[in-house]
Amino acid sequence: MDDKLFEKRYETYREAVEAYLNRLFLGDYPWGKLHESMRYSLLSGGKRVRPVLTLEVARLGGLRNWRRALPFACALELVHTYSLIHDDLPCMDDDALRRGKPTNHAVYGETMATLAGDALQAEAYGLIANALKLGTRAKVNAVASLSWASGANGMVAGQVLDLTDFGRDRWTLTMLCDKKTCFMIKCAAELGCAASNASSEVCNATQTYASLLGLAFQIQDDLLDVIGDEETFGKPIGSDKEEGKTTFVDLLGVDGCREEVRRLTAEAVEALHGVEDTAFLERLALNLAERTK
Ligand code: GRG
Repeated sequence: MDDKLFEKRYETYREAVEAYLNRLFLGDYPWGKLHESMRYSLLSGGKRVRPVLTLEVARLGGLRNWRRALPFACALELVHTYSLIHDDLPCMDDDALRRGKPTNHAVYGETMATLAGDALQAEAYGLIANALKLGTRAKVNAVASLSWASGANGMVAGQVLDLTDFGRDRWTLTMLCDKKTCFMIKCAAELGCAASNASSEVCNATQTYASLLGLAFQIQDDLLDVIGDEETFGKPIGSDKEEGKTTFVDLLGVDGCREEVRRLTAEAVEALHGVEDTAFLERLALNLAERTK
């Protein structure tokens, strides 16, 4: 797939996600700035990789009108946004910048930021339950997948490993990244499969692809924290070191990380073998391996 075609499809998905998210939490309620703070982080220029993946997998899985999967795709983005708001809090990573802008608590205060994250997480399940064009089985599968990926043995467990002293050999670091990053990216593929009632071939291939993509994505993130450009990356460079975190760069070195990202990306693409029409996913993996933000 050439650059133009890839970018056009990515933009079509991204714009549909932005439009859907932009319609949320607009009511005029007397709870202070809760809705405003939720929208602040939700609409602050994320790459939307996870919802784009859900929509493309839904299309591949046979959902001819992929827009029907938007509530699932956006539910995942709500949970992702909650995790970023909480991750930036003073009791966690204590970051002042996210996507080049002041973090949620820097603008709205810690209490409101915590509550905005809580509300986004709860509302995500509401989006799934109320998805008009999808059936009960798809919704139950989506709820199970999202709660598993983000819950006590998933993303939150990854965050516990990240913020407490569990040691950082390669095994522990891989488990940490698996839970903190890969589970949510794999969940993106699972939600696309749930929305489209995809065949087992499509489910297996896209979910293996997404897990490998997730690990490559995290290693690239670790690399960017060392060799990235602050303005493009949207947060300070060197924050992992400052926080005393051992990352893949410490274990593998810069060149070793680059090689590992290449290897995992090639494996992710290989996992799609046997499924038709995967050019967009192949291109997505290659582009993410070279991302600078
Ligand atoms: C607070 C329970 C809890 C979990 C936080 C997501 C997370 C766990 C921490 C954020 C820090 C981090 C490096 C996470 C790894 C996953 C990752 C690279 C997230 C950033 O995702 P992008 O690059 O973000 O897709 P955008 O800004 O594009 O949405």
